Amino acid sequence: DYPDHINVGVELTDKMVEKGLGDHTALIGNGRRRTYKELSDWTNRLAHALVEDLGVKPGNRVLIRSANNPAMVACWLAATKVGAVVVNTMPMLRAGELAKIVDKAEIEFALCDTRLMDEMVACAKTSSYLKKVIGFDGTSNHDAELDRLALTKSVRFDAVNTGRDDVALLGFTSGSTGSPKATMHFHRDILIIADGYAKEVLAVTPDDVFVGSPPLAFTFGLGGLAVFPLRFGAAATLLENASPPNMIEIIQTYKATVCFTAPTAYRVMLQAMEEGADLSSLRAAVSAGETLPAPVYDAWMAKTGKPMLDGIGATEMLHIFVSNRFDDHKPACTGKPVSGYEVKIVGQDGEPVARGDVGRLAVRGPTGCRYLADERQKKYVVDGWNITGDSFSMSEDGHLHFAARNDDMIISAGYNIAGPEVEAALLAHDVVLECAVIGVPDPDRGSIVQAHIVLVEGNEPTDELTKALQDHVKAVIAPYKYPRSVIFTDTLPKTATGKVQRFRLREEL
Ligand code: 3SK
Repeated sequence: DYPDHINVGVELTDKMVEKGLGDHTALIGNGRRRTYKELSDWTNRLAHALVEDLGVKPGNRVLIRSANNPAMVACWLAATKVGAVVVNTMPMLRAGELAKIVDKAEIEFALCDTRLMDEMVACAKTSSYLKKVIGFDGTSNHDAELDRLALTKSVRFDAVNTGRDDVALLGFTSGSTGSPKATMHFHRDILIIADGYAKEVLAVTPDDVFVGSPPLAFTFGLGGLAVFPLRFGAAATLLENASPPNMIEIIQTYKATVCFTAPTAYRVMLQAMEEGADLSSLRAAVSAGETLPAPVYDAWMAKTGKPMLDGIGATEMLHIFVSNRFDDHKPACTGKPVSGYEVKIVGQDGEPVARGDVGRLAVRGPTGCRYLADERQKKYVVDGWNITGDSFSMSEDGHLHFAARNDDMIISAGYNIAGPEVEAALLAHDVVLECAVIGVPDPDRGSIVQAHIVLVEGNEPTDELTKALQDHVKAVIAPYKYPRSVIFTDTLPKTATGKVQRFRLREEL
């Protein structure tokens, strides 16, 4: 129940000051803390500069290019206050990738960390849409054109009175084909993910301190590292390089309480705890973006006595819509729908399958997918149901269990083999640091399971080790699922958000 007019930029800054949280820390980054009052003033000054100096009008699309830092959050909130539709982008994108986004979203303005200007300028040269590219200082020393323009402006700004169903954000998702899709999200959607998932599942309070690795350009990161803390008066720590050691340092320094990251980083944290790191301040460890292997969940539970909260979200749905709870969690289980969302498991014919059977996960809820000008909308949303790219089963008591990304299902000699299940089995072996399993063509069996494995330092790839790992999988899960082919590698291909790109391994074949 939201009023007809809301502006998320105002809700997450000025309204928090009105609620008496002005002196409370909002953002920590680049060695500085900023209070809610400072954030409100900063974003209002920037908003003046956007309107008065750049000429940004409500509805204009504004791209932001930056690593995770307080200045990126301030630019996002300021652009939202002026009624712009924001596209947050990742710092590692090249000019060609930026150009695809600019053209798809018809972006007119770009706010760019000065350290990342080269590719942005190269992109601007190829675009007929981009009118103005302006630099901001991502190190928060206010030493760039946008900062200088903002510095002299008033700290009071009459934000645009946006409708709750006005588009505030375009979330880009690359899909496996490389042709980017943009999902439109309203001002109210951004509040819904906080008032739904973050309140119901995480019970965020002003005492919380957030840390994590997903980029703010990915809606997982924007929610977990900006919207959720700011909606409840908590503090967000922002790391330009969110490597596990850097996150560990931040957790220890600021006594972080809520962490958003992927299973691989949690494995490193577990190792660090063995070596003496104190992560006891963490009350919530959220794992999403990749399925959570049961061994990681088990080890975390054993070490901390607290559950790791696995959840599934999608850029199309804006954030997590199914999750475990502090009082309802299990290994190899993604939990139950967040309030406001309904799920069903459907077969090829679109009809629900029997409880326990694997099918495609369909979800319905208030933040559901609206692609921007994209034919794929009618395939993704059928009768109001968002048909995700994941296969799940639902137990009798309504818990969801991940089986595979649909394109990760391997059919070998008539058996359906979920690649992630084989990965989880391999990860339970001490020598395996990371792995990705794909199906490769085979004249006899149609496909066979092939595992790409990164070994824990100090282990050498040998034929004996291959055999030992194959025997280990046969001992842990049904023997027909064992990887008949094993390839040892130093790294796995990943997206900028850390997801393993199995399709690239398939392409390399
Ligand atoms: O699971 C994901 O990939 C995801 C995507 C967007 C937002 C949140 C999540 C967890």
